[in-house]
Amino acid sequence: MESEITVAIVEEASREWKEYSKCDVVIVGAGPSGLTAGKYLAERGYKTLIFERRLSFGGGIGGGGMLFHKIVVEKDVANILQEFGITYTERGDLLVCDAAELMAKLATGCIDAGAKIIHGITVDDVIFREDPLRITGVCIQWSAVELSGLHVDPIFVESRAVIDATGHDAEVISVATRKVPIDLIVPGERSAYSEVAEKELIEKTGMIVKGLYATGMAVAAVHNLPRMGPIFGGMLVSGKKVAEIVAQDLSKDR
Ligand code: 48H
Repeated sequence: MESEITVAIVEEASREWKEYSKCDVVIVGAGPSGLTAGKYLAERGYKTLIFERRLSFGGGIGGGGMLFHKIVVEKDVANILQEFGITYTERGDLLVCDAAELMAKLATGCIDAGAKIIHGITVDDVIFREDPLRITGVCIQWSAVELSGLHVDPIFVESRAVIDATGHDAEVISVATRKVPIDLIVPGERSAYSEVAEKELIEKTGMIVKGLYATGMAVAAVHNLPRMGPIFGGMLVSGKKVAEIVAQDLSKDR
């Protein structure tokens, strides 16, 4: 019996690792922007894989606003909440969601649309090609190995698009700007200025270099935009927008 448990786990996981060693889209980070992007890409039929460093979903959602278990979004984001089946209460121009429900339903919506999420994996580098310069995938490592400090080489996943949804540190774009000849530095975000921050972040969501895209707070880090605090509408709209941009670019290359 015990050996059957082991074989079932190893064979099923290996089958999927083989299947997903080449995808249409790799999304790095299962926070609000990454999960939203995942749903809208997967439901368009793109083979979408999300790597999440932690063993949980939702990124910064779980912490709510200073651990109060509520998240606010703007009224005009109601359509995205409804598409995920997330409930909310109205307070003037704001909608208030339960943090646990938001995390759970963003993840469920993403998985039900057909995206694959794998936890406990850290993306620590990208794959690139020149002439023309493009990003063609990621280098991945078990987060447990990363934490241990052991010298273990990563393995690769190739993809037609990589989306950096890693939040405040824009980890994937940061490593790419250090190690790939991209003419860009990542200055980081600025202090809080909520109404400007969300608008600019949505505007600047998109491609960094061919094959590499930014969504969510990674956009603020790359473009030196102000932060907005625990209002998450911009993350959802940015996730949906990056999915539309990536889908459009991939459909041209088909
Ligand atoms: C694998 C990784 C890696 C890696 C990180 O931080 P997130 O919630 O990111 P967003 O941009 O979707 O949402 C930001 C929001 O949560 C927030 O912080 C806001 C609105 N702040 C405003 C303010 O003023 O403070 O999620 C990112 C996810 C996390 O789950 C990380 O564990 C994961 O990405 N991650 N996964 N490989 N290299 N880096």
